[in-house]
Amino acid sequence: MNRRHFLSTAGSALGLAALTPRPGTAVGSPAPRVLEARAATAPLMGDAAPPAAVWGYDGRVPGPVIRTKQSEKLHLRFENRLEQPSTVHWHGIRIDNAMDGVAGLTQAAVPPGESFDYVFTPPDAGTFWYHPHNRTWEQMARGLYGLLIVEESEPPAVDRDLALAFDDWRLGEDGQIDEASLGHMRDWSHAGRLGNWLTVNGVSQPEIPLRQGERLRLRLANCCNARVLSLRLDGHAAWLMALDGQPITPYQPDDGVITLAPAQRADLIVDAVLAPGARPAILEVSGAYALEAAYLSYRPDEVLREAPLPPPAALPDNPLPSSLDLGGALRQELLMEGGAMGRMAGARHKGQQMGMRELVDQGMVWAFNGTAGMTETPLLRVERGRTAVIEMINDTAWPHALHLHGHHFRVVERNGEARSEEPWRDTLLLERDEKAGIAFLADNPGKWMLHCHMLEHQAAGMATWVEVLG
Ligand SMILES: [Cu+2]
Repeated sequence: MNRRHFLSTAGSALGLAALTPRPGTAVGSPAPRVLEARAATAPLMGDAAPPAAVWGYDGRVPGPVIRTKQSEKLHLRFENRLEQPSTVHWHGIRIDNAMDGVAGLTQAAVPPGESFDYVFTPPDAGTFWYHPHNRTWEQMARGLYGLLIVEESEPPAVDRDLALAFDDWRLGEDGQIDEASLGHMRDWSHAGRLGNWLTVNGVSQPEIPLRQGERLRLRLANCCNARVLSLRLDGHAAWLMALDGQPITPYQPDDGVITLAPAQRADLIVDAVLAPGARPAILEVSGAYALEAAYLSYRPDEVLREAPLPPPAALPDNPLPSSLDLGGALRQELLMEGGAMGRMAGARHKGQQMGMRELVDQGMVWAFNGTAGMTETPLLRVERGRTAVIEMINDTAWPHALHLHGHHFRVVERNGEARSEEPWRDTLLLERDEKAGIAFLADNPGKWMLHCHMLEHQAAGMATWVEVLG
């Protein structure tokens, strides 16, 4: 299959019902909500091919949208009906460490046929997501991910709130997931596993119906293994409201492009200002030419309101620290090396110094501070309540998407220049040869992973951890 196929213009219908919360996904009752990972099929190519064999939460791709409320306890019972051990990680939630779902660091992986109860109270409202943290590169490529929406106690006034999970699949001509290429070192040492088939909520080029005058909240999530997405909504000036779940001062990006690295999210507010019958696209514009990822289909004969609405007010703040003590911060460098066209000659792995050939034999091609893969000791240990600054240096020929668990951080330096007022994030896109200092208040005790969210890079060495001492 070639790139043209990825850019196919075959449309599919997606009913409104599929985009709105389904009955039964609400949580809050004392009985746990069961989330079952299992094999299933999904019509990823629509009518063009038989349904693809996938792994999905509750047998769906994406998994069910889990909606809950800020500061309300959530109780989810993960049941593993896969052939592999798995866990669930609640990405971006500043969670109790024991609930973070990282196999080998915060819990043992859940064996097939067994279950694990995740109980936590999300401190922040916003758009989050969940996925496995064991063989993530394979389990996510097969379809295990879903969105976790934490509603504000007073949500902004919108007519509809739609969650859109973007994913690129690598499919063969038969419409099935290309399994033979799972684990290929060529992907692992280059950009990661890039797909050839883009879906939004598991559907290729869905039609999202809307009425003129509607105000929509769109929650965009990049659920790709490795692809950086650049999204633009044709014909509309969208308000960017939040990044990685955390509110920002709303603004309309000049070029309208929202770039999302793997795992990043953006909340938008969009006013449907076009005429009835219009059919603008949500475009993916990172490639040589734009791809229609989805369509907004204006109903031909329905108008909700005529007059334009005033600009939206900012979302309510989450309880993040009001200041970061950069002067008194613990500082730690993180040198990122390796990959194709890199300069790395070798690295430590499993306690031994290895040359590149030996590393490749171990499935390792990337390193942090000269070590490939997880270590017994953390990158840094920081006392609770102290600010930490990690100075990241991307000395590779590739972009990376660095994700810190359990905390949100701000970029405070970029390429040698001090920055202020950068948004809170949980995942940072760092381009080749770029440097960035990230600062966070170490207020959440435990063992927290810091890794590249291009999942093949993570699996091939770009993984470490930070310990916040209780
Ligand atoms: Cu990476």
